[in-house]
Amino acid sequence: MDLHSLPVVSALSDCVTIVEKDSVKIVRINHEKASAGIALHGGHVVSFTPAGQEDLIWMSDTAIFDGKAALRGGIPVCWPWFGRIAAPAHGFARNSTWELIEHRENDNGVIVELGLTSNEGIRQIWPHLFKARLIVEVTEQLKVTLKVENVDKHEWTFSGALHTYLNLGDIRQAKVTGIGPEYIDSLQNDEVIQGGQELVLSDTIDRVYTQPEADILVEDPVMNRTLTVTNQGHNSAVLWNPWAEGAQSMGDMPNDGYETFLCVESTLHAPSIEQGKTLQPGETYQLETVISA
Ligand code: TA6
Repeated sequence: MDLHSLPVVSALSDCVTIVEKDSVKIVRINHEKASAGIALHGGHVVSFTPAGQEDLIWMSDTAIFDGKAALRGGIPVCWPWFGRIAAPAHGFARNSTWELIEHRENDNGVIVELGLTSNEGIRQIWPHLFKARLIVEVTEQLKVTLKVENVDKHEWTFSGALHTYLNLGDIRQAKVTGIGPEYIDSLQNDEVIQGGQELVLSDTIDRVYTQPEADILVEDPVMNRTLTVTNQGHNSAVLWNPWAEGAQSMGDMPNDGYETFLCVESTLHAPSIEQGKTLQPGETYQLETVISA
């Protein structure tokens, strides 16, 4: 996503500026190692472009920046649940306004930290007290860490994902490896399927890979690069692409939008919120993804 033409709201340092796209404020980073954008709406990374590269992150040209809808593309922060196991889909974090807590920079890059805590609207959806931090490290690679803390008096459970849309030259020519031997197929009644450690796509996909390797690689011969996704704190990697019919059914994705992205998600998957990860009062948990070319 091109952030350079957006109007500036305020300059915070040589490298960090707040810009605005419609109703959404975006922290724009311009560093000699990389440029990037992080929307305060959703704590949503919308761009990461290492020097001399094309953007590693795909954003929909028709994403809605009204400050209400979740942004289509980027890295949606799905929390405190993943999927449609409760409403809203993928949790409330991606629809909430995050606060800019701090930014730091040195020769290697810039670190931006955003925060989210409960409020009246969130309490109606999820009646637990929490402190969430999103730490975005923009260097030659992108590291996104979602850190959640239980600041309530009782335990609670959660799931979630960092739902990255990788920017590709042509989905049909991309080759994915490192996904592991087993997946739950969301398009086949959650059937558990073995096999296929290498993937070339020719149709829609929505799978939870349960034993991914440390690095998932996406070879992109069109852009002449290989993207590496390295996750921590996850229990699976979700791969998703809606293909032509899916893209047509979405109001915030161009009909041909599916051709140039693949979601590779750092996921803490659970069939229900209750079966998710339990955090005791005072405990914290981190979900992380590192993306590089
Ligand atoms: O991560 C895959 C998935 O859960 C799919 O089932 C698909 O619906 C996608 O996320 C997008 O969800 P969204 O709510 O952003 O339309």
